[in-house]
Amino acid sequence: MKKIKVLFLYPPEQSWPKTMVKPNGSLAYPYLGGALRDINVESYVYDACVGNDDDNLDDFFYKSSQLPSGMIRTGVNDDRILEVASNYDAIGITSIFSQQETQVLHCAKIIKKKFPNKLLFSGGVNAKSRAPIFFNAGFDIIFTSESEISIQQVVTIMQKNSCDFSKVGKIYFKNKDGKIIDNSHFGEIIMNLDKLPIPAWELLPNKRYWKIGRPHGGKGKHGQELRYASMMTSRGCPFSCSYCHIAEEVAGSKSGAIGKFRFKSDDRVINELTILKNQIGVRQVFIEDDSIFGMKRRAIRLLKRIVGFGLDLMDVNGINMIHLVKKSKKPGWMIPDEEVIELLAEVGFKEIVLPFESANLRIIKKWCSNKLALDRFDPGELIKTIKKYKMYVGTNYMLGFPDETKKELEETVSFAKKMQQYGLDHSNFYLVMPVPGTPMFDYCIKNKHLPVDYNPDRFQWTKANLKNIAINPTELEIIRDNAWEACNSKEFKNLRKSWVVG
Ligand code: B12
Ligand code: SF4
Repeated sequence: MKKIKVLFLYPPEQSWPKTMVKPNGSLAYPYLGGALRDINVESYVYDACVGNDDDNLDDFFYKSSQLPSGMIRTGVNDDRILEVASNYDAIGITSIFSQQETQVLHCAKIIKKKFPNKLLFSGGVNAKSRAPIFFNAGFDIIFTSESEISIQQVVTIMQKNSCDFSKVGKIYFKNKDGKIIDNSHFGEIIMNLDKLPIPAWELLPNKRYWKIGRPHGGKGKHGQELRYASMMTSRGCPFSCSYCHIAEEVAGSKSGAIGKFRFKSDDRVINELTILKNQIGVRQVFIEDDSIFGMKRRAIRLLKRIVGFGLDLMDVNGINMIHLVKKSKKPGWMIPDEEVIELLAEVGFKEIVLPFESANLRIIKKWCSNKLALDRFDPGELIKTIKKYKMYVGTNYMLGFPDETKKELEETVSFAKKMQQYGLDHSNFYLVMPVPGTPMFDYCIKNKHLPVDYNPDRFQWTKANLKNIAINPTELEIIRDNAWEACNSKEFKNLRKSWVVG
């Protein structure tokens, strides 16, 4: 049996000048590394944005360089990436962020040029939606779904010195004649999440991430000691918003039904938290579930077991507001569910982000899977109730939906300003940015709001990308910037500005 060593590479990050840079560090590699560990295959994670113990952060992280596109590149140089890659038989590069695609493709090109015989593979929502571009850049395999099983199968075939991947499901691959074979229609997906490998968090450059101190959501004050990690207690979501990949991850699609809400048992979650606390030395845990309250009773039961665990839990990925309210005596009217909010505080949650998205009912109905809208509850009451339990409250808004009128958009901005009076800690405004693999993206291509050859570099929440909409792009960007300036404290703005590149 041939010994196979796998490298998982996060490419350098690219950002527009005056925007923030945060290392990737998402959970694909801990899971995939865990899957390989379980079949005794060695893997290593190299984050080219932050490097490893042989790299001096001052040489590159705080000294970024400019790319031909005008964007800023943060990370080690190409020679260093090639030096690290030279030690491995296969190199995987995740592509979950469309706006980072150019760096993924760049790394693939330089690695394939220097080492044509190394196997290059990618996965993630962006890679699976843009496979032809990835193959052109030199990739040999694109994984089209959750890949804990298929990566084990691919590596097992490599151990037999073969490159015949025709029996591996949920992949596209280039066969020995250079033909792309589509195996996305078969393959096993793990529905019982307790069967997932325990994530190999130890593969991540955790100490570097903690030193840099730029976690998800941006919470954290200057000088605060951060020892954080991410985890997921569930995958999938019961909703299906038009701007989310989950809406297309259904049975029969190239990923299969991974959009379906699935969850780990309470014991499994406790086990993972124990590992994070005792083995990785973590103090703050970011729960990155798409929908932790996807099944409210289960979430409450789980949280009750976590009380007193001694970890700060942060859900910054957004708790759907419907789960923070309950029915009242008035038909159709919801009031804050104080029992749940109190429990969140008791468990150690320090932060809740409320994804209002829009103050306009038509927009919520048409684009946001008719989530909880303002005709059914009092948002001020909800914020006040959360603040009562001393939690940090942020809000998220989306501006510039494809058919949004200026009046509708202004409704959202004035609503956001009004909410400030309830003591919000921050408000984020995202310009609508349809990404490949979502119904909104398909709509925008069909209705010519996006050109077919759109540039993913532009996919940035402060950049207006859509054409033929009611508000012109420059004006839209100004409205967003002004709203962000008006709705955030000096302290929050200064912290975010200190993470800016360029
Ligand atoms: C956590 C997170 C972040 C964190 C990541 C850091 C951290 N601490 O983890 C941070 C804060 C950096 C972040 C930022 C952003 N995020 Co985010 N994020 C996520 C989130 C919630 C979880 C990612 C994760 O860990 N998933 C768990 C792993 C296990 O799943 P996975 O990555 O899909 O991996 C599996 C498969 O896809 C496949 N796979 C994936 N990669 C690879 C690679 C190889 C080699 C192989 C074989 C297989 C494989 O196998 C894996 C295991 O099963 C996802 C949503 C989601 N559910 O994934 C959004 C998501 C990735 N983010 C998204 C967005 C839009 C953003 C932002 C633009 C938000 C914003 N407005 O600022 C920025 C962009 C950042 C950038 N660098 O450009 C979108 C991306 C859509 C797109 N096409 O671009 C997502 C999909 C959310 C959504 N519903 O739309 N994010
Ligand atoms: S609620 Fe969030 S995770 Fe669920 S479909 Fe909508 S955007 Fe995606």
